[in-house]
Amino acid sequence: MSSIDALESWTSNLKLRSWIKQKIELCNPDKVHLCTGSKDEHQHLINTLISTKTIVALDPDLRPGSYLARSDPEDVARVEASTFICSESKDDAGPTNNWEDPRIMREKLSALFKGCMKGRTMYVIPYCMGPLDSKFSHIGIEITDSPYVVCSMRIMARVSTKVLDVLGDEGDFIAGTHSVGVPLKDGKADVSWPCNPKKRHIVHFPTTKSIWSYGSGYGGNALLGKKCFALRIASVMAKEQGWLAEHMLILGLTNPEGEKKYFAAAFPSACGKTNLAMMNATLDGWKVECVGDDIAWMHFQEDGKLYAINPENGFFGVAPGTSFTSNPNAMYSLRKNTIFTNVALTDDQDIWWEGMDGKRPDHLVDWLSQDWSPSLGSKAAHSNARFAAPANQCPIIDPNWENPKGVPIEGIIFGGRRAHNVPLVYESLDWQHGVFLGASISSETTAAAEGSVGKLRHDPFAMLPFCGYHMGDYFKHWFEIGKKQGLSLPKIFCVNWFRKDCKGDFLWPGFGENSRVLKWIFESVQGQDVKEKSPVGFIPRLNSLDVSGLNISEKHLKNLFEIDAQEWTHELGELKNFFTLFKDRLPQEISQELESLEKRLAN
Ligand code: TSX
Ligand code: MN
Repeated sequence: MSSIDALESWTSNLKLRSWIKQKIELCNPDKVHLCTGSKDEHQHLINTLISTKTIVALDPDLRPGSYLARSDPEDVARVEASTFICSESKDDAGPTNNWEDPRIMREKLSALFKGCMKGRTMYVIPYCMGPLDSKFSHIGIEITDSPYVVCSMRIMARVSTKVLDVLGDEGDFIAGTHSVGVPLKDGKADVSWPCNPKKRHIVHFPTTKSIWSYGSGYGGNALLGKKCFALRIASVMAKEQGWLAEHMLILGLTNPEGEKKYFAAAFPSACGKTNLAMMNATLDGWKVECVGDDIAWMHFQEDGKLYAINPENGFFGVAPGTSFTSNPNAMYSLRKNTIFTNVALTDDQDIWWEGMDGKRPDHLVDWLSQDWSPSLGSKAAHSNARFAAPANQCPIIDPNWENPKGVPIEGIIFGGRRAHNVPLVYESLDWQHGVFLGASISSETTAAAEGSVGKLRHDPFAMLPFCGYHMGDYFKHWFEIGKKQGLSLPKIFCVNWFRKDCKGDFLWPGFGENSRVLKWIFESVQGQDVKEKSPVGFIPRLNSLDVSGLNISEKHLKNLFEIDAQEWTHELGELKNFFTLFKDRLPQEISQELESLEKRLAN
């Protein structure tokens, strides 16, 4: 069968057929593989990846169906400097995104992609973000020349020919074109992780809702369904269509009486968002269940309530620091069918990383494929090493995680890593104040790679690298929602697990004990009399935060909730300065909230 015949039996969608033909013309691959998402196909791709030494199989008894990939050391993370939002006008991308004129960028991309798949196979991946039967889901097609991307996408998104059935003759899709950017000259051998770091481009066209990615095979640069589609492009769609595409986990919380509420939460990186999403509560009778650990698509429905779906199908988590101590449910999730990238390999063909439980092995093969022993003093796993694991392998995956209607969100939680000033938990005075709190999220840096450690970095709504349009307009979109009639708006909270005492020790035990904070949030949402007003928002009333069984002194507790007006006035100045970045597109509600906070602090 010629490849054109194959294309016609693969999809009846004329737009899709013609788009694929255009890309074949442009990229000039040796072969075209129209993906089905089947098990056989997966095994075939795995065999290909083993033969090119891109991956190695892990011990099938210890880690069934699981593999370790090692990337090029130049291709280990998302590259924000190479990420572009190509809106028609530069102003619409805003001060926090890179912008290029879409016409100029299209010319650049045409030159880059011309013949870029020579000597390679072009894979065409049909995938769905969200459950196939949900009206809130959206279809994407990713073209890629990386079989590693195909195998990873099959974990992270719903890849299946069923997607093509849903797409039908007339359906629309988000087009993503990806290449590692290394055409193979005749007979030239491939490398194990082809990439082209000097020419990396991760480009979003919000007008046509299309994505082009060149030069990287890693994570969010290459698995286009996740950050590129489900956040950057979807945030534009959400703004246009009146919904929310957010960088939020979704969890269900059940109290001892069996009453259940769902929450969504946004945290900057290195705050333990995945740990919270699948936390084991320490409080008797309380239970957390996980709907998603990274992205929430949320819509108000006919009953006026906000419902969330998780558009993803898996977890793409940072491996170092993940352990049975910090996150047992993540460890169980990655027992099988998992692709690890840039972690270390043990002598018995299992994986290891810094921060894992138990004894550190005496010998490993590190992420650079070098023999490693503790005496080297280097890290055996890259600090951004990842696991891609199917979400349905999580022991506490929520029974409603694939409910096409979504789950009703009763509270939104913002967080950050703050050693000083910011209380353990507080609640916004109203929606507008809550949106201000989301816009004010900041976190202290933890890794030397981010510049100096402990520096405050603003990350509004944890969306700074993921908003596909001007962040000032994004804040406005959130404020507008609060002005609509007939909606039951979720309550908004802020948490900070990372406050320290004067000696530099963490004041709060964190992890499973965060269930105490979630309990307080739950009770506040229920309407219980648990809060009192402070200048920064509502904080727990005396004895309303359950600290039973915790060895925590009254003074300690006081420190966790102390609000120093002088320090907060300094915060306010810092915030005001940050918001000047958005110039005339800063909603006046932000200025109002800054003024109100100033007044409350002065009283
Ligand atoms: O994930 C974390 N969470 C959320 C858990 C549901 N971490 C790890 C952050 C790095 C990604 C935390 N670290 C948390 C937390 O709540 N809190 C802390 C700070 C902390 C670290 C160690 C201890 C306590 C607090 N150890 C002992 O108390 C023994
Ligand atoms: Mn994320």
